[in-house]
This record gives sequence, C-alpha cells and structure tokens, in this order.
Amino acid sequence: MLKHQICAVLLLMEFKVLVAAQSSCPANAGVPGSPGHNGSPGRDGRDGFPGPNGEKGDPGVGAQGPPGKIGPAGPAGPAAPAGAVGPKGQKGSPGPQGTAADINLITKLQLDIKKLTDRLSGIEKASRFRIFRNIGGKYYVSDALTANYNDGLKFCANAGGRIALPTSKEENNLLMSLHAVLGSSYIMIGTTDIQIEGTFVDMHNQPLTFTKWKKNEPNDYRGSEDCVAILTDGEWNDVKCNSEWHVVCELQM
Ligand SMILES: [Ca+2]
Ligand SMILES: [Ca+2]
Repeated sequence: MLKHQICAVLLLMEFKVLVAAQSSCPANAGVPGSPGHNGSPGRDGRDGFPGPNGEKGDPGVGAQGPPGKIGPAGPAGPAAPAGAVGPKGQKGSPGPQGTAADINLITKLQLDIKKLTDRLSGIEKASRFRIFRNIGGKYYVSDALTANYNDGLKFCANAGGRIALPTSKEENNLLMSLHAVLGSSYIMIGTTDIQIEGTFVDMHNQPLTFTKWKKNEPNDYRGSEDCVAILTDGEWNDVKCNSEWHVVCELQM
C-alpha cells in the first residue's frame, strides 16, 4: 500500500515538472512530417437556387402556312334605306301593230276571262246561302225563308237573282228535291197570271216553255189564285199570291 502511494506521488511530481518545463522553457521545432495521402471525394452537394430570367429572344422567321377554311356566314346586316323615287321616264314609242290572229286571240281571251269572272261572282253569291244547288248555268239557293210572292220577289232581287222557275224536267226535279232539305210542302215558283187570267208568264212576261201542272190545275180557286207553287211530288198548283211559302231563288251563272 505504501508502495502505491509513493508511486503516485512520484507521478504527480513528474507531471508538474513537465508542465513547468513547457510553460517556462522554449522547445526546439521538430522536423516536418511527409504529406498525407489525398482523401476520397466528398458527396454531391444540394441543387442551387434558380438563376434570373434570360433576355427576350429574337422573333422567329418561319414560313407562312396555307390559308385556313372559309368561316361560316355572318348574320345579315341591316337593310339599306330605300332610295328616293327617280323622275318619270319618257313615254316609249308605240309597238308594232299586231296581226289579225293576235287580235282575235286577245278578244277570245278577254271573253273567256269575263265568263270566268262572272261565274266566280255567281258562285260567290250562291255560297252566301245556307242551301245552294247547281244545275247547268244556274244555282238554286235558299235560306229557308217563307214569304208571300211580292216579298219573295224583293228577297231574290236583293240576292242578285229571281224566284226560281224550272224550265226543264231536270230543273223541276232538283227544285222538288229541296223540299226534303227545307222541310217544306210548297215552294213558290216565278210565274203568275196576274196580268191575263189563265196565261202564266215568267219574270220577263214571256210564255212558259215548261210546265208540270197537277191534274185539274191551274183552277184559279175562287178566282184568287194567280201565283204558283211546286208540290212535294214535283207537280204545280196555282195558289194565292198573299200566302206565304218557302222561297228559293235562282242565280244565273
Ligand atoms: Ca189565276
Ligand atoms: Ca189551284
């Protein structure tokens, strides 16, 4: 044990002597050692920050491309304002005289146009009535009016016609057929013997060319039958002019 304590004291003394010697006595520089070997390369560094924008480049000089497709039509523009009416032109020179054939053709066309116009006018008049039937060149028309002879005359004259008067079996049958439509028993027809008893005439005071008298008619019953009506079977009877019967007018085409 003592041995160890002595050794420790000696070591401590040696250390103090060494320190005192280093701090108070300059030592001689030693010989430099030889350079060491190069170390191995270091690891890659991190990416740096982005640099500033460069200057704007010069414009390109590429070749012109082909024309594009035609685009869709645009909306219509506003209408141009109407121009002022120009001055009246001079009268032209007369044309060459037409040939006789031309004149005949024009005359014929004018007549055809008049016929068509008259026919159209007649159809228009007939169509205003509730009932209208065509036969040949005439229309029988009616609004189912009942009236005495004088009022019937006025009614048909105002319609542009006259009281119906059949001038053939066909016309008589057509007029007779209107009984079913009118619900009538007597239809007045346009003939009288007012001027000369026993002589029946039409609206133009002309003798009748067609009649369909019932047996024993006209009888001028009690001397007071000067007008005529057609019965449901198509036969005729003379009747009083102030009696009111269905009126049918005829319109000539
Ligand atoms: Ca009579
Ligand atoms: Ca009679």
